[in-house]
Amino acid sequence: MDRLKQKFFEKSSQLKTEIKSFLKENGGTKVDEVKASQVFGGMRGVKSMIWETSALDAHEGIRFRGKSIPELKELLPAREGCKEPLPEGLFWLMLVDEIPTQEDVDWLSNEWEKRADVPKSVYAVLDALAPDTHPMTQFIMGISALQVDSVFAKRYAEGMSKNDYWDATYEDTMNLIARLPVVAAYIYRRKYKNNEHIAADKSLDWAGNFAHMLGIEGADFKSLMRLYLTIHADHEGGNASAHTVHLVNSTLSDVYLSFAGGMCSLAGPLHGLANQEVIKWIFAMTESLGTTKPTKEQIAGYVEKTLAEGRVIPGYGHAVLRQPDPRFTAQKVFAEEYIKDSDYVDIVWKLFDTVPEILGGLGKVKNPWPNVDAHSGAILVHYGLKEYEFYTVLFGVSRALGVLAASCWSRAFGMPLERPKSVTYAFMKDAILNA
Ligand code: HAX
Repeated sequence: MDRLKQKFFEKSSQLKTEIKSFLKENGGTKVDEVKASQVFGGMRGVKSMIWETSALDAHEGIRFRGKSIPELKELLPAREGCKEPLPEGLFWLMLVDEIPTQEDVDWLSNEWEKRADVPKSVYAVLDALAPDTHPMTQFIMGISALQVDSVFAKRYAEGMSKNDYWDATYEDTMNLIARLPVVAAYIYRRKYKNNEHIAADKSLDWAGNFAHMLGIEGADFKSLMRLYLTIHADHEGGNASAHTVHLVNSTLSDVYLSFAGGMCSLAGPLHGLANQEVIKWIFAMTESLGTTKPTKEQIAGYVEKTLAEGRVIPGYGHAVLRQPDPRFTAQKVFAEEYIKDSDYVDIVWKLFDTVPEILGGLGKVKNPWPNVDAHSGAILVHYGLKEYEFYTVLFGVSRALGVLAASCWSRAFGMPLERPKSVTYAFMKDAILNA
């Protein structure tokens, strides 16, 4: 058993036993009450799922195993010469609740590099798609095609014991995370770079090598990718993509199929696709205003125009957060340090000064502040990654770290098939009016 798997086995077995006796004592205790508005309102805030890897506070933002993003930057190992944390370290932390050593993350980089071989059939599937297929659709199909190698599916068909589900899920998780950057870079280079591909640099870490395979060289872009793939990794379990992975995985679909399902959720404009929508909207604004250096007044006018057209301001608002997203702030801090003159980064900062007041003035938007997607596009454009339809794929590669670590925990805990209760409007009326 490898060192991370051994650690995960020990920790999860111990917690599984503890939870069993906790539930025996406390299983009947109420933890929440649900209002009718929540049943109709997208189940906002209903406590109904166990998710160990991270937790979201409306005001503080995300904490991964209790650690904020600034704390992660201090605590997680980094590559020599780079200030940003390695995503390998965050995966380790999320999976086993321990800050890894440099040796641990080096081992993990090496382990993922060894597992990164993508079957030829996957490339054949991608090559068969029309070149103008959206990159997220290609990504979802690539992930589904990778499923041919699922250890879980193979061992389940052979009659695997329930006690071994966690083991097969761990193997699939490690293989899938290792292969995602290869598939994502292939999609990018096929669609945008003349189908000319770049071989992996085995001396690099997971994120650094991904940057290299995309074909964007330079130490700063590698640093950005390490930060980007860390901060997008998890946002507790209730967000649409994580929840989809959790739901699909609860049927004992392997993590390839579960993750493909999650990526279908991430591809929606109210969720992960918002990162492409933000920069697309900024490009439309600069074109419409005839300048890449708009004043705050011009920006405010364009925001009002967008709202008047019955559209949302992409990158603003959140179902849970009620403050600026710390993932937005982390990217702002990065841009302040690494990027000196970018009109698009300036626009993002001017929007931050302008949009919250306008959205707040509408009187209905619960969170007028920027979310993670408000910043990323302008930074990617600065480094030459201008093909914005690809942005949600980057988000997806990162999101695998959290949702797959969480899937390992679900299988280790023996979580059952997820099956909440739906009701009709007639039932609600009857239950409430005749109570
Ligand atoms: N622009 C304009 N109107 C907005 C808005 C925005 N950015 N955010 C919310 N509103 C509106 C809603 O559309 C809703 O209007 P109606 O009552 O007319 O339907 C009203 O304000 C109340 O919405 P809310 O309760 O504040 O927000 P929700 O929890 O329903 O929705 C969303 C949260 C993120 C979907 C929403 O804020 C939004 O559409 N934002 C823009 C898209 C976006 O940036 N999505 C990415 C979110 C982060 C993420 O998942 N990243 O992957």
